[in-house]
Amino acid sequence: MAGTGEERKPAELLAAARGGQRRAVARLLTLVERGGGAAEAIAAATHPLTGAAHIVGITGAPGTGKSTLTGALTTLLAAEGRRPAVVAVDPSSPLTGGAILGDRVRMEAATGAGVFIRSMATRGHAGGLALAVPGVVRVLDACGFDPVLVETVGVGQIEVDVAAAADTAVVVVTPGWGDAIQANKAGLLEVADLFVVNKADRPGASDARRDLDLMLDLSEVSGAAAGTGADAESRPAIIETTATEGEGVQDLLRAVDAHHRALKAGPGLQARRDRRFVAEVRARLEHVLIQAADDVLVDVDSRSGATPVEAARHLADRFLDTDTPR
Ligand SMILES: Nc1nc2c(ncn2[C@@H]2O[C@H](COP(=O)(O)OP(=O)(O)O)[C@@H](O)[C@H]2O)c(=O)[nH]1
Ligand SMILES: [Mg+2]
Repeated sequence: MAGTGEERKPAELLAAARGGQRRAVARLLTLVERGGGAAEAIAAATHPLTGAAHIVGITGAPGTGKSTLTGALTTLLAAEGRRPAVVAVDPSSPLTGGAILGDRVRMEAATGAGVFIRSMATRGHAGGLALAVPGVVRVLDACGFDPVLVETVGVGQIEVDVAAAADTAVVVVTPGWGDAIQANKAGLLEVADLFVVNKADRPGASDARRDLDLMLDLSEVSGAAAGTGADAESRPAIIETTATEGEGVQDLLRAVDAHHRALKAGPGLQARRDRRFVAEVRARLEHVLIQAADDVLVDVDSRSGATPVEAARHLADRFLDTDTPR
């Protein structure tokens, strides 16, 4: 049926979404998540319209309070007249959706305040999370949302990568349970621009802060030695919050904004965006190559006498620089 939301072309949808129609935004995001031709058309149309939004990653172990914190932060942002959006990357299966419902409850106030919230399951995207999240963020950026908060569970490499792709990466830990040490092991220490010790209403918040401080001292030495401090603007601040009470959330917002300002004042913001672009191209390239590999694998014959390495080389020659003799 012409004229219904379902039938509208990407360009029309984008115009409606940019005009403030939230259903059009949601529809665009669904198309982007699905991948394929429509997703490519949307990517092409939104790409030139991006770059205004501050992209903030919120990551940490499950249960540290990321969703509660994100809800409190965006409620505050909305109250300041800003237009925040949330991408909650959810570890639950798309079939159960249990955690998505839980997040809806935790972000109820934010939803009421007009914050745009999108939950994404970790599975079921064409090309995986590494491709789906940047496309979704791009749409939100192009639709005028700012900042865009991306909540991910910082346990797997992809989730850490998604968080690291933000302009400002916030790592959330809680008192006790050696959370800070876990975060370090998961590789979150290197990507953090800001630390939050949430659940500061519980005992041990200052111990967690001390753990983080100690690990930062150690990593600063090794980081400098490895030459990785290229755009390390400054030592990450550590903010204590009680997300359920909204305590410290204002401080966190100030720290997030301050980090953004510092990035913008130097080469940091562009450097991060360049890095994000390369990471996305890499993920896209991997996707294309894996598909190409699957296509040619049908020709593999285990009885041909070739070793697996030889067979792989032979097949690779079909789609990689075939003029070069090996
Ligand atoms: N005591 C306390 N509980 C909190 C705080 N922040 C979140 N929680 C609770 O911790 C649980 C997990 O929170 P959630 O936001 O879903 O964590 P996520 O898995 O990191 O997104 C929920 O029951 C929250 O109500 C806090 O500051 N103090
Ligand atoms: Mg959550």
